[in-house]
Amino acid sequence: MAFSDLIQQAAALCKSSCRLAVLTGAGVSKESGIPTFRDAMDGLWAQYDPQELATLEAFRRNPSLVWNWYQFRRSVVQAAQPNAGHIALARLQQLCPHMQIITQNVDNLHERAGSTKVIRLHGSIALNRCSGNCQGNPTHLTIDRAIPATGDEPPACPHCGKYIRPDVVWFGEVLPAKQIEHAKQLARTADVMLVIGTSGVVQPAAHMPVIARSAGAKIIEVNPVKSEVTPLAHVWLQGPSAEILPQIIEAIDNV
Ligand code: BV8
Repeated sequence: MAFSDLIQQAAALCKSSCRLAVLTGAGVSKESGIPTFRDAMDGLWAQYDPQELATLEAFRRNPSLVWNWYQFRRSVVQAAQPNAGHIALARLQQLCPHMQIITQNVDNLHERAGSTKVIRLHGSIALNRCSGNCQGNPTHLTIDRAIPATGDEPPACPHCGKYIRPDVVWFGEVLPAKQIEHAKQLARTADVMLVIGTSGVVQPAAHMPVIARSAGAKIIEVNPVKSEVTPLAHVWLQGPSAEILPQIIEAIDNV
């Protein structure tokens, strides 16, 4: 089938959907200049495996290293802009008001592109919390309220003195119950799931397309290469999301 026919097929599925769910991964932010999770980080961080650094064990073993990795990534996210793919998804939500985005990403580019009701499975790199959640889970803190960091150590919580940490879900940590239950509910009831820019490796997020497919949803995947999701896809649109998603929007406007 010609690629343009696949775009038309995806557009028709999205337009006719009454319960459209979207699952995004790090690939949707690639064209905003944010390395995907499994891309080698460049420069200083290229020597580290993100999967090793994004753990409580790494933070306990070397809090300064992990804290500074997040400070570097925050600077990359702050300098980044939503790309045409994020903007197309915000437009899609205007065309399909019932649509909800489930994201594995910790950047805030969906919201900055205008998407609403984003379900954040892995937290937000923009937020910090007390590592002991001393005032309740989570105890969110702004850096300037914290006790200044000594050297390049993480700042200390002004309430209890424990380290402050990024408000993200590390490997080996459970996902926030409200968000994962909401995501599962969307996957169970979706009639179409659009899966964008994920290798489909990280659980339990990667299980969402499996739930949706087994509940009868049509699966559309956008990814330049095959992933763990591709075998589940009824429509696989091979290419970068910043190019493909605007084409789907254009086709919906012409359906
Ligand atoms: C948990 C925040 C209970 C931190 C992240 C089975 C069940 C449950 C758990 C497990 C299980 N098996 C293994 C586990 C443990 C683990 C896991 O999944 N490990 C994997 C590696 C096997 N899961 C957990 O620990 C989770 N916790 O389940 O708790 C528990 C507890 C203990 C023991 C057992 C169970 C917590 C997982 C959350 C980890 N935190 N982020 C931070 O970011 O610093 S996940 C991290 O990976 C990012 O959020 C990222 O988004 C996410 C997923 O990766 P992807 O988004 O898919 O990114 P990736 O780089 O892999 O792929 C990018 C894709 O984009 C590629 O396919 C590429 O081709 C494509 N692409 C590239 N360019 C483009 C593009 N696509 C479109 N356009 C482009 N231009």
